[in-house]
Amino acid sequence: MSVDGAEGTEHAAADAERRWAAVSIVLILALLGVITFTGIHWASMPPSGIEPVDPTTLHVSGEFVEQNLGAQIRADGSVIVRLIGQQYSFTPQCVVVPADTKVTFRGTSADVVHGFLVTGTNANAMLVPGYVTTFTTQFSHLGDHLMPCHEFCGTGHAAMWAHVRVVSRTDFDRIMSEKSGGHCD
Ligand SMILES: [Cu+2]
Repeated sequence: MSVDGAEGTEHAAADAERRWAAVSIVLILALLGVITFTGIHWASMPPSGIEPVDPTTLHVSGEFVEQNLGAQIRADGSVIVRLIGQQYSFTPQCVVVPADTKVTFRGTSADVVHGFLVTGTNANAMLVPGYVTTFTTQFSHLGDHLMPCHEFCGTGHAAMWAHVRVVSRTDFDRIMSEKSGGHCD
């Protein structure tokens, strides 16, 4: 191989390295762009989408008046549970839901940010004043599940919890026919 040939090969290798370096830099910049965009996008929204509600009139009018709280059966047989968090309790304090049925939670806060989770399940959400939090889940284990507040909300936070009682669908339908709301007692 001539000296020129060796130089040519080296040159080609250097060019190829530069091209690949450029490709990886473009990839890194693209990924940083995606991270920045999603970060700003999610930071500018409440965690559960935008469904505003006036926290000052919750008890007076609209979806979260007292007689609407707790469980209700929808036309398709699924269940909706409405609840409110306030310093330092949930309303209702205990709610009955059926096992192996789609249960949609709709909740909001009357004062500061609260959160709740249903222990032993994947139900976990924040309650932000001014917004409705909603998610759908399904419970499979019968029994009482503790539902604590998991966002520090003030001096009484540690004592803020409720219960979710999972019963069979048959028991649930009977409880609902006896008393609306599916409250535990
Ligand atoms: Cu709390």
